[in-house]
Amino acid sequence: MVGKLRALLWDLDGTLAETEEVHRAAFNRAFAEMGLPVFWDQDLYRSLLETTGGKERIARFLQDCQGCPPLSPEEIARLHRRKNELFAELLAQGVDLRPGVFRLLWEAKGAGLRLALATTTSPENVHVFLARTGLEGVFDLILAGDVVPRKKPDPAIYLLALKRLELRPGEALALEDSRNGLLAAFRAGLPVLVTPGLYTAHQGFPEAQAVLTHLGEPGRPGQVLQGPRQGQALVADLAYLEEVRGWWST
Ligand code: XBP
Ligand code: MG
Repeated sequence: MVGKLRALLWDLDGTLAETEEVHRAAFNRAFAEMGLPVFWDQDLYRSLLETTGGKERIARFLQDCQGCPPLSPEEIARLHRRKNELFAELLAQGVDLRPGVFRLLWEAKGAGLRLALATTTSPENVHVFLARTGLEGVFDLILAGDVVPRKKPDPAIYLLALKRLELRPGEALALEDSRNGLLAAFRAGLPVLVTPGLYTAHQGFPEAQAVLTHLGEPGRPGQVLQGPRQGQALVADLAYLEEVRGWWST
């Protein structure tokens, strides 16, 4: 065990992999199948991601959509279920983990740290994703979707993770890719390492203890944009994560 770090709490979409592009494609296919005159391009989707959760995102979009038919909560739920079926089909074509994710998960597991997944996405998407990426059975705890009444940036999912793991915030580190995720973890009192991705690189992360382009692999280091060793290129290993946690506690 390195220092006092006892668990890593991982976000899924954008952090483990760039799955938001797969979600976007699945939303668009579901809209087309249901005859809705809607297409979410990357720029629009970037702004729609401010609302976390697929059902919530559809409902928020429809509020401002000129020419869209009003949908009942039941119709939105049906559309969202279909979107998740399409997400599973698209994921079957393959998805890559972001650099350093697999390496760090196994380093942490080997060192006896507990691994939790704290994600806004639906549980069925989590299980398909873990099966496709060979990560089934890796996480000790999986918290997903409507397991909490309010999604990120509300801290509920991280508070529940800490409760289930019986840990204090300083004994864990959250890994996130977005401002909503960062705020959820920060509001739960956790130190946070952010690896911004395709849809979040434009965001600011002032509450994060560290911001890296990605976690890095030997021969392909990540760049530290903020936090300990700012400006350096490195492979984020457990010793570095402990340094990040140390910054939080000082
Ligand atoms: C992820 C999300 C999710 C996905 C869609 O946020 O916001 O809503 O976009 O998932 P985070 P569902 O990475 O912060 O957890 O359609 O299954 O809700
Ligand atoms: Mg995310």
